[in-house]
Amino acid sequence: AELSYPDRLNCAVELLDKMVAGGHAQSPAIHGADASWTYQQLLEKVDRIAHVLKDDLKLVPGNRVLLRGANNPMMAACVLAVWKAGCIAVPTMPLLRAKELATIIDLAKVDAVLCADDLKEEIAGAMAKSPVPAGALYFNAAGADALEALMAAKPASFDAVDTSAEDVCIIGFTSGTTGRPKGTMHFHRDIMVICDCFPRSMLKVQASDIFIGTPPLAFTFGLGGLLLFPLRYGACAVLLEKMTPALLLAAIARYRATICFTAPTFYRQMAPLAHEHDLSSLTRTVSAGEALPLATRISWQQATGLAMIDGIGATEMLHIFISAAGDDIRPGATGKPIPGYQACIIDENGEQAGPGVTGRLAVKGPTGCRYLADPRQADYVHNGWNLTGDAYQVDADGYYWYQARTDDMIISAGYNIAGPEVEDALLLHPLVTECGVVGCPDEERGQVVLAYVVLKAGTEGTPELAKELQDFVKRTVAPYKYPRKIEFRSSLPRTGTGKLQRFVLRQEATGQN
Ligand code: 3UK
Repeated sequence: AELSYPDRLNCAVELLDKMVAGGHAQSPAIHGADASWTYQQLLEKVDRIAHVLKDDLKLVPGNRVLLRGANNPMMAACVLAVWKAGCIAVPTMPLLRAKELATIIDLAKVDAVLCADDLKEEIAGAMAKSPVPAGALYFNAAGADALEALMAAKPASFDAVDTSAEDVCIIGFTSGTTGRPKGTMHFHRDIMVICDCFPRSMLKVQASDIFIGTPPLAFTFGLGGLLLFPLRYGACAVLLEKMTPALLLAAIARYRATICFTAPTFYRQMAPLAHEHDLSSLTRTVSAGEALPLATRISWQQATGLAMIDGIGATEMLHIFISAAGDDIRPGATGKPIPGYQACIIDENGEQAGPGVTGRLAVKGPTGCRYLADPRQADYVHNGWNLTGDAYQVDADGYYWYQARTDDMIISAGYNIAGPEVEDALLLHPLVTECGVVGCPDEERGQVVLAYVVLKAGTEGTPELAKELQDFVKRTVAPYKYPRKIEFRSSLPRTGTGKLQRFVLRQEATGQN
């Protein structure tokens, strides 16, 4: 990967103006539920919004703009307009409440807010607590004070602010499950880097590609996969607000999508419904956000004929850094560092570990962690290596095998047990649809393995079935790893980014004892 960029660089110009000038003006850029825009039309919206930021909100380069909206074309245009005006985007997850938004306003020193009209309520509550100097504008709205009304009065073209490649353009907040949220800063150049790494080497994106998926634009997985990557290659993005597994399948068929981005739990639920839809357009499917269980990879491949492209990414790294595609896929492994990145495993003495040893994953490359004024920077970055908080093994061929989050390793009677490995085994059972495995405090063993299990619809969770699942795990992995306790649930707690909230399960497990 040749990742060199000019010193003066505005990523919105690279992703939009240059594509329009380079022959993509009339190509489709974004399909939303109510609107479809070509590159030219998107550019015009972006430029009008940039004028509003400058003239009406009186923003200057370096100001921070909180963004809030579901996945839709206007939300995408707002992100690009913030960059074009030389400002810093602070995207927020749609599900966040006033209290969480107020924390973000304070931490990121937010100067202005652009918010979708349907998400007004919580941001208004947040701004009452934590004032925002330039105030808020609302989009996807009618009325004289809506962003759209202000845009209509502006010129259709805006001279982009001449930013440095190393100016911060985004503060991404981690979907962290515990503790104070952490803002991660990334530069204009970092945006170009992620566009030129994973999608080029793993997806081989063409201008004819149509991207679709679920991750919010407020999550860097979605921002890259559903906006930045398509624009970089003159391709097109489908942005839909309301997604369920059935709706995503129907949308893939309707838009003839070629590349899908979502999390393992979605693929798991889509696989049994896949035969009801024409998915013949689909050629690449990407899974990230949490570990891809082998059973999910297999059921997806059996249902669609597609080999899943797994990839581990992190908000701190901006996007995916270990992955594999095509003939390089090794089922069960995440893959190898993608071109441009290096990885290694650090053992408990802080030394580089050889094949087959579980240790902490360390990665290094053209993007990396820059926390916004947070002492946890020193925990994440050691000598230029980023420690992601994941326990991994590397094999003799250089493939990386996920074990667990470092804090999710279960220690039972002296054995180290990775919860996700037990989950993988349970998911191979035909009656299990979802599961979460955590350590439950135990006087004798320190911890015992506890599995929360969601069964196929119509199946009853009996003690006999619990016994059968235990025996099944004992036959599938080393017997000492079997869940000594099993609890049946109708659903499991998940974050807005599709991650299982193991800490919630652990709290429940602790409460029980
Ligand atoms: C976990 C995975 C195993 C892992 C993300 C793609 O998830 C993203 O960012 P977050 O900051 O979380 C990072 C953590 O999530 N994880 C993500 N992908 C995988 N574990 N296999 C995977 N394939 O614990 C990591 O440290 O929310 C993913 C692109 C951009 C992202 N921000």
